[in-house]
Amino acid sequence: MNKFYVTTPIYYVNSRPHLGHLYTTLVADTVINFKRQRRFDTFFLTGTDEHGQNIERAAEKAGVDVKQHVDGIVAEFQQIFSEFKVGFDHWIRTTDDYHKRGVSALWRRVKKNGFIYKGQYEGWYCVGCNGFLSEDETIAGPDDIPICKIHERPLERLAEESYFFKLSALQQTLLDYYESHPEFIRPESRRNEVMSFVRGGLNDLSVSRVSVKWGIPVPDDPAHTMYVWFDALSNYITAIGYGNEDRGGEAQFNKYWPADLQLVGKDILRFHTVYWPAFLLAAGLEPPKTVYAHGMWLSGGRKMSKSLGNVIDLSILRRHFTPDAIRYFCLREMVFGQDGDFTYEALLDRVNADLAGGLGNLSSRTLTMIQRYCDGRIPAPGNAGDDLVGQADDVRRAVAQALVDFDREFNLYNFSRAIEAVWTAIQRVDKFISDAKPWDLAKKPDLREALNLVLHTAVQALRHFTVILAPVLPESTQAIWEQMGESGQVRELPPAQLEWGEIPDQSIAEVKPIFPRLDKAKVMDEIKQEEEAKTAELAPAQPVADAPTAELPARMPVAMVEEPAPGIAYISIDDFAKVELRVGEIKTAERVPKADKLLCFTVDLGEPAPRQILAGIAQYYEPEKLIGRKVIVVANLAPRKLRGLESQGMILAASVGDEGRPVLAGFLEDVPNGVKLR
Ligand code: ME8
Repeated sequence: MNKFYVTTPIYYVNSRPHLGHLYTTLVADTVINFKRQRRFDTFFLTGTDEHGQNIERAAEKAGVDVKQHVDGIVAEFQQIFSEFKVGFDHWIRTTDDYHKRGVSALWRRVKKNGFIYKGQYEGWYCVGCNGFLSEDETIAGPDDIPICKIHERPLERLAEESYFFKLSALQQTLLDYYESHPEFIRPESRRNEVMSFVRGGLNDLSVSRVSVKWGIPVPDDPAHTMYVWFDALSNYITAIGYGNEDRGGEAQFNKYWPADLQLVGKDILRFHTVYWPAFLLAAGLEPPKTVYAHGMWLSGGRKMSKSLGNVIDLSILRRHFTPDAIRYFCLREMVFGQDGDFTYEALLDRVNADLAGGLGNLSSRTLTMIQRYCDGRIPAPGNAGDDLVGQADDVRRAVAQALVDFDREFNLYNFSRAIEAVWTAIQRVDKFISDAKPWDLAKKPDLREALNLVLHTAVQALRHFTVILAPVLPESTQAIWEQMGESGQVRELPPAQLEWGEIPDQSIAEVKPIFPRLDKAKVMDEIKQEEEAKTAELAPAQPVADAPTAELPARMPVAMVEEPAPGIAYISIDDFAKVELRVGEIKTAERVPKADKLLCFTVDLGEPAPRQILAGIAQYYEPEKLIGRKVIVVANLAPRKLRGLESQGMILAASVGDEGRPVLAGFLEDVPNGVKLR
């Protein structure tokens, strides 16, 4: 029997699960459903990454013991995944004893093979990333302290004794490996990105910390704890018995390793496609067959992430949508590998158009007509005229083609296209029914054969769709399956065993709606209210004001406020629209002679010529480090002269602390020059 081993990243327990985590896990679960249905011996691993300074600090902040803190979050992850019907085989926790033994065994082996040595490390460390960052992962910050691009916080300078992994020695080995294993990094764009990064040269990697206590001690040198990524990445092998007997030892390891598919977000691509294969090759082990780096769900145009506070709340999502609807949306809406913007509107549209209007409608109209016109028994195909027989045959072929297309695209991890192929066939069947008008045929006894052929064809198609879509819509396809009068689990029936024409004369069960249509306006209203209540709950307590403002609801849109609240000088939306804010890119930056505070920039606003703009930030920023930086510019401010130089706009910055330290406003994503902010 072929085996298939799938993993997700193990999630940090420094905050609560969100849609991003659920996404990777639902994709993994759907792939497992697909493979299991095709009789693979499957193994699905997920879990939690529980060590590191970040987690230690989060527990400190919450005022609880670290283990107690992580136990609570792990339980929450598990609860969420079980509500969304995720069927993992094993949940690994990096605090599990067997994992610690397994990682220590890997460390010893890599060291014995000459890839680990002791040295001194100094660098810029981001607590959010749990790692030292290279220059291209940071942006210039005040006082020459770089800022992490992802977490937007200043880095810490760390210097300490450290063990190093000889990554530099593996540069060519890795490049050869990528060359000879084109399937190792998917999609292709990521493969190119990683290859050019590795071609640029690799530095040795610091793989231990003396400053971090919450971690796995280095074998024979317990003053050091292992670098969290060495610890975390190893989970994929310790969970299947590497270096420990608890998880099945060598036999289990040899059975499932190398993993067939390691799903990760593109945020952790480098760890999985450079460090991870390097650790494995250094230990004499095979890298996984494929690491697939998917895109990010964005929210409001930015990566959804706990540190940016723009995550989609899973409890709100769960309250309004079924697990199947969310799984379907995740796989259908996001082109796998690319980023996608999450909106509730798009989710509602998919539920109503594709599920209620597409599959749901086909199922209910077909089964209701069988109930009504055939006493609830599935008719044998009637001996109708050539024309109708020809059309029914076309439908059968379209369904067979959908089956082939679905499998091909799914095996390439093109989930959206795979699903689209089925929906094209659903539309084909719908059209066949609408054209044949069985409701008219039912009125004439001499057209009984034609009616039987139409309903027989429709129910055969529905049966095929139910089997094909079982991995993607596990609960709803089972419900349709049972309404068709079938028994057993549809997800266990391999599509290759489907035969067209099975089940005539079978009685169907009671017909109930599978995907009720949602009232978009009403649901959107409820979601908005819930989100506002949540924000108000999380907002820090307001200081008591002199004048009564308490009647104002939390986050009332400014435009709705008719009477200005005391103390706030409200402006109307029209006033705001008068300010033209645009994205600019700093092209040149120089100090202004005899002006301590001023810098003079040329800024590209996407106009034919760049503008000259002056800003009083010279005491906080090195001009040369700002070149290439994207900034926000007030583009319609009347020009004015400063020290004899004309300033043709204003660059926006936050004013921090009593001294008003400027911190330039900017973007995490790349934005074209000249784009308007609103
Ligand atoms: O990085 N869109 O854990 P993590 C899509 N512990 N997927 C997203 C997402 C988004 N906006 N946000 C998160 C870690 N994810 C490490 C991994 S593995 C040995 C160690 C998903 O909790 C995506 O899979 O930050 C991403 O790679 C992962 O969650 C990061 O989870």
